[in-house]
Amino acid sequence: MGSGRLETVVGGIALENAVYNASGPRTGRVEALRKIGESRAGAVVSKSATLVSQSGNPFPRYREDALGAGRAPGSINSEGLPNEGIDYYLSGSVVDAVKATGKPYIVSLSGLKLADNLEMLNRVAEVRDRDPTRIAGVELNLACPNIPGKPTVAYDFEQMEDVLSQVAEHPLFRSSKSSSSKCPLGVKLAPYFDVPHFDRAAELVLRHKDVVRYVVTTNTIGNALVVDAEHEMAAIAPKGGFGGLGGGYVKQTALANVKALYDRLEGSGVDVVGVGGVASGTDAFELILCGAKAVQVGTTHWTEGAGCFDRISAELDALMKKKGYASIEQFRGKLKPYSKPKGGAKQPKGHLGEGDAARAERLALAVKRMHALVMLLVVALAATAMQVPAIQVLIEGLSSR
Ligand code: RRO
Repeated sequence: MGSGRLETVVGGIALENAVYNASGPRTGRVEALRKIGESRAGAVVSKSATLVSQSGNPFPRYREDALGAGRAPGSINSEGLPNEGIDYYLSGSVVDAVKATGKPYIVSLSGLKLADNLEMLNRVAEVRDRDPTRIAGVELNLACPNIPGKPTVAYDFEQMEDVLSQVAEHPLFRSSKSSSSKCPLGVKLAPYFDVPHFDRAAELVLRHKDVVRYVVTTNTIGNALVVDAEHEMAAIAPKGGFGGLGGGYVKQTALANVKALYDRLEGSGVDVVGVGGVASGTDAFELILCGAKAVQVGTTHWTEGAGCFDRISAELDALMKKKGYASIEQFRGKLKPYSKPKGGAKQPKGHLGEGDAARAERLALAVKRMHALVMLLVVALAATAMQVPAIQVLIEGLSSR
């Protein structure tokens, strides 16, 4: 890793790198988990597990950059929780493969009902009782939007309170042995869009802060619909085309959720992990500036593979170095309110929230356009030399564009 600039601690779990994977994309099988562990990612998070394996929703159930070229790629998915079942993610072969990479292994759970979550916790406890170092933490996903007929738990605060209070009683989180064998619990939340909802979610988490050590915010924006205009149809098959929006399209929502939860949880001992639209080191930097102790990468991992963790970490490291930050804590949560730039400096050009990749893409498009115009002028000048009226060539050239 080198500098140690990207080190962080999430819910008591020490990470060499604050950038790691989101549960979901490329997390279902041991081969993919091993690749994450072998990359620069700070941790390895499994696909959300159910008690029994399931194949998920019908295909096609994922589409990316469906909302137009020239913008940060986004995605829509309705995977429907395809996974190998909890016993697979706790099996010796999977746990050993991740352990061999030296990265903390976090198991994500998304039971179809509360009893399933409690039974899965029993099974995690069996593994941790034998050796607490094999599983670093549990991430309880309360925000999958894609199960037909099942509402998102994190939007039903009564149900969320019921789940949290029963989960919090589980011996896995209240071990009477040494405190080091107490398993850190993270809760993955849905995106919230209204201030009372930020308040309510934070209040519930704080009620269980002795057990809930961190929140992950946010899951995808559920029940979006992407339309394929050419074929006049929905872009994905399940649930009438309704699915969770991720990637660049959710970045600003993720930033706001991280900031809102950081403001309400900081000082309580409950950390915030940011996820949503991280495609560059700048995106990761922004989430940390809003209060995230670490950031997860979903859509970009899907598109680019595990190499994205090396690239994004290198970009974040370089940006921090350029700004003179030696650690995450030096700028975490230090987002300033808007003020007029000093010395009459102009607002930086570019689209708000634009990532490095999108900026480069926009620049390439501008260069291409400029090139086309120059070519047109050259042709017009040549036409003048050949005594063809230049204005006629220009008009024909422009009207054919
Ligand atoms: O598997 C999925 O369809 C899925 C899950 Br579990 C989730 O938490 N979030 C998401 O966008 N898709």
